[in-house]
Amino acid sequence: MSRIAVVPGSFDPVTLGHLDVIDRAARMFDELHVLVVHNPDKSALLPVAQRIQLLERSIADAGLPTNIRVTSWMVGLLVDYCTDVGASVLVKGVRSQVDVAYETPMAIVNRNLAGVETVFLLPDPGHAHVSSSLVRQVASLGGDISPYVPRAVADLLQNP
Ligand code: COD
Repeated sequence: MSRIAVVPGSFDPVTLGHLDVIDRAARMFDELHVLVVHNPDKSALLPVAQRIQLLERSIADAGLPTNIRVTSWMVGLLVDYCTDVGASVLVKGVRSQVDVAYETPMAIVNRNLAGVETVFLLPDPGHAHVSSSLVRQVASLGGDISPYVPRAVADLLQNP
């Protein structure tokens, strides 16, 4: 039976930290779904369709494994998507105690709701400080975001 996992996130925009987690997760499972999810706690910069395009382009440009597919899920529980596609695992990157505190209750609820387990991956130390919100802030103030994001994202946000 093929093992399917899901990496969910806002990806607004995708960063090198996200790509590192996606790459490592893709090597652990037969199939990996990268899922753009609406986070009601955050106001969005990019439309979902553009986030998907940037993810697809960045995954291809970086030569990541070919078992990755990118899609979105805008209504309902994240675990409903997992059930629909037969995924048994969520993969989340945890950069700090703040991430652990945010993710732990969701991991427990997702297991209770649908038997979906959550695997936490520690970040690559080189990307541990990177977040989409930091990238949005640096870009909005005219700073150089190229050390933190794939080329396609830097091209879009620095040459709008
Ligand atoms: N290195 C490693 N990991 C990273 C890095 C980095 N530099 N940056 C971000 N990450 C991780 C984050 O910790 C997160 O796991 C993931 O990548 C995505 O990050 P973001 O910022 O793009 O996305 P978020 O945090 O806005 O997305 C949160 C979700 C929408 C995935 C979350 O809220 C969620 O799981 N919602 C579920 C909704 C639901 O069904 N709720 C009911 C039951 S709990």
